[in-house]
Amino acid sequence: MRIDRITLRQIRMPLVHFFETSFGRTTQRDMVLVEVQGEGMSGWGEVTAGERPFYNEEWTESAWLILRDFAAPRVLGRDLASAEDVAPLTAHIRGHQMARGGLEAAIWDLQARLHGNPLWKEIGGGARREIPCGVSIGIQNSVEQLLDKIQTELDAGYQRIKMKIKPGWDVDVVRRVRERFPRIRLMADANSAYTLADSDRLKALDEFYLMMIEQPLAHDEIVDHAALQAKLDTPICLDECIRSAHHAEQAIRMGACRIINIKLGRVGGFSEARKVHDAAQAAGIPVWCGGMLEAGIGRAHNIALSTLPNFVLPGDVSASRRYWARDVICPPVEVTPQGAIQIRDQAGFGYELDREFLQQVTVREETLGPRPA
Ligand code: OSB
Ligand code: MG
Repeated sequence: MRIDRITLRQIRMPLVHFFETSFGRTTQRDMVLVEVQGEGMSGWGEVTAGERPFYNEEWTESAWLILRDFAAPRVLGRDLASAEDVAPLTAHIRGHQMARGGLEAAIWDLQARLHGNPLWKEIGGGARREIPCGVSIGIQNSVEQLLDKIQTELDAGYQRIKMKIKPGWDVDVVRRVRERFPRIRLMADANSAYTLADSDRLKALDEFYLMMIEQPLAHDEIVDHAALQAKLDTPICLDECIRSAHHAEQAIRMGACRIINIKLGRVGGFSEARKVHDAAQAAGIPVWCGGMLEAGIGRAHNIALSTLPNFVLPGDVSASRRYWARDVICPPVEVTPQGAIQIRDQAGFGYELDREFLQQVTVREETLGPRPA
């Protein structure tokens, strides 16, 4: 598979509703798309970095530069035996998994199209025909607004609710949610807003029998999570901490988590995501697919990933309409009244690109070819 050209595109789209986490509020997304051309076909990837380096160290601009100056030149003009070759070719770049992962995912998509396979098949998935869906609900302006939003998502069929927490929006708010919805599958995500000094506060959440608490402590702190997990009845799920299969193995060995959120971008693409998945599966740790407010391409890639066998818990992959008035794919991602997304069988990521709309939302574009010899 010879890689002839790579086009980077930055698209800008307003979110239907703001999304707020412990590290800030997002109202508009700026995403980098990667189109890889080779053997007369195109494959597509989406970089999942945010607009600011607050979830991890990456952001839109850093992803653009890493791709343009360091990652793309490693594969341009090269004849790859497999998409598996991409991760090792960019492994010398420290960090920046999301930028590298956007390129890697595009090459998996290209390979799937060249083989005439749906992406889920190409990556070794297909354990299920539909994936169970949950939603991630941000911090709201009031508890009433949060309760209303939860009701809306339950009415739409979603199978579990994740609510964002931070100091000052935690125990009392979770209590109100539990009073109103005593039986729903509920979890909380802190996005690294606490330290071990807050153990008592986090322990107080045990009484609400949450499915899990996601990433309570620092983004790079596995050791303290192990200490916290020993004190909590509630399972800890790690998100930010797990950037590789090696991290997953270390976290599992230390007892730092009982569940893992796998994000395609955060771990650098499909090859590493599969390794994280396998390491967790071997240890009896369930996984689910996290989201990064993706547009259609990233969303479709998450759906393919979620068909691997150990993705047994509902993930954060939900309908396009929760984020976008119009998505860049046709049809948009839709969720059944039972709260599931059905798997599609066309080659590649499974949806058509809405090229006219893609053009409308593009704010920057650059095509890279092989370096002259
Ligand atoms: O921690 O899972 C997270 C969004 C942006 C950054 C981090 C996170 C999230 C979400 C949203 O929870 C998931 C989604 O709906 O895409
Ligand atoms: Mg999270």
